[in-house]
Amino acid sequence: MPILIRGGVVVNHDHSRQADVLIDGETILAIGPKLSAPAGTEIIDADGCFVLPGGIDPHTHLEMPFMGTVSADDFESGTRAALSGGTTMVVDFCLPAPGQSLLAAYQEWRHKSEKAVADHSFHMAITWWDKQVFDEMDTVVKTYGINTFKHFLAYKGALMVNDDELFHSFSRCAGLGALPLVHAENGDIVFRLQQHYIDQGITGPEGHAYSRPPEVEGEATNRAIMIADMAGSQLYVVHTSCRDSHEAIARARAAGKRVYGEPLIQHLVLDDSEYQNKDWDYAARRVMSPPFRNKSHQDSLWAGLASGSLQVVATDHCAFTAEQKRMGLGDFRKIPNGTGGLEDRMPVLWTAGVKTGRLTKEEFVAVTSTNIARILNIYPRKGAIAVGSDADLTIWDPAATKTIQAKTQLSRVEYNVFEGYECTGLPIVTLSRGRIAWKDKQIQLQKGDGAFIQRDPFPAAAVANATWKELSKPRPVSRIEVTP
Ligand code: DUC
Ligand code: ZN
Ligand code: ZN
Ligand code: ZN
Repeated sequence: MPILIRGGVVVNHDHSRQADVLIDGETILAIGPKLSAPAGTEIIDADGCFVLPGGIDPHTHLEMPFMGTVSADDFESGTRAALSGGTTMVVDFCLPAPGQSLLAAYQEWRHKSEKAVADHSFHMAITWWDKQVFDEMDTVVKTYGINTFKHFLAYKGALMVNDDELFHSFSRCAGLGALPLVHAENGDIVFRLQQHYIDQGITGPEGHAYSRPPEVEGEATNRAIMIADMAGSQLYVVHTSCRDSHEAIARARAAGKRVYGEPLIQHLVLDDSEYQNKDWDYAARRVMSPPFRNKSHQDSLWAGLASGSLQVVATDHCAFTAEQKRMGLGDFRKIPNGTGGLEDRMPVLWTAGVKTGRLTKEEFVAVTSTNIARILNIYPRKGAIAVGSDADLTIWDPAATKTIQAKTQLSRVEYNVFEGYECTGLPIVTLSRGRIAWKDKQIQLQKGDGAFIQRDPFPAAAVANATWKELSKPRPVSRIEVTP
């Protein structure tokens, strides 16, 4: 049955206008004033509301084995939470254990994601390096439709890769038309600082924040940018949490490098006072990497979103129960790192960003959906309200209010880092590929209704090498081809 969304203001990243939206099957058929609908069309009234492209969260960790446990939200509970907050697609991480085949890890993650209620895609993590990884990356891109590879510069002894591995992998990404992602914290220094604070008798959650200062993030961001540039690759820096990292990204962009930065909703509104003079459980539930920062960093992140030097807002949703967090009692190094946010990202960003005047509603659409779709190469299938695009959209009531409470959330954990936050602006009805996914405060889709979305490689023209552009004599080849 076709659906007509009538009477709303359609908001895209570049303009807004009063228009109806007619949906047939999975896609948008027409957009315009006073559309007429065939007999039998379901009419949804959007009077007084905005009609926004469904949110895309480019950074989640559902059912992820990590730090001796597994994150508590799986692809079912996580994508239900996402849909309730206006997010119609998540991009999660397929995480091969060091030494594990990328192809085997992909099969494992696809099995987990069969439960997804919403559309989803993966980034593939590079946690080790040799010829097998080099070869398998080709299949990951060309057969599996995964065009992004994640690299951890932290988690020494577990997921961390060194500069040699980074250079090889970035170079391989450039050759395949893929985009490398980086978790930018200097893992060697974090390891030393952790030991230092433990030796000083600081064993509680505040030690986690002390051992990961903004400098470790600024250093690693600068390093990854320079290595990507030498490898002729673009770069996406996940969870940009501080001024130090943002400035490195802005500087790189001003020099013509294709570098992207992703603040998290948590870092935009919560700060490191959450770790000070709080009981152990309260503070441990807020332990994530990078940690919450001094409030003075938030203005820089907001300015980046407004000016475009930072492009997207994510959650890094990686939820652990109170019991799981207690694995770190007596040693902050053992507190599983991660917080939730999937269902709160859009309402909190609207409240803290649009309602305050920091972002326009069009910028809100850009950073929650359109820019992400473009950077991940799924635009305009996703990220736009346009004829022919997937009918992923949310009817957004700017006057609706709610107070965030763990007891009403869909995430499986029993607390929420935004507890008590008063949101104004909420998704009332959300559609996923033309099907009603959220209405009357209920999820209307089932386990397994989400599709795995393949993403094509980037055109070769997107691969940059600013370093070589500066040479007076062009090199004989345009890019280093590093082999294992
Ligand atoms: N940071 C977290 O807090 N959790 C998951 C992984 C990460 O990098
Ligand atoms: Zn299966
Ligand atoms: Zn990370
Ligand atoms: Zn992450």
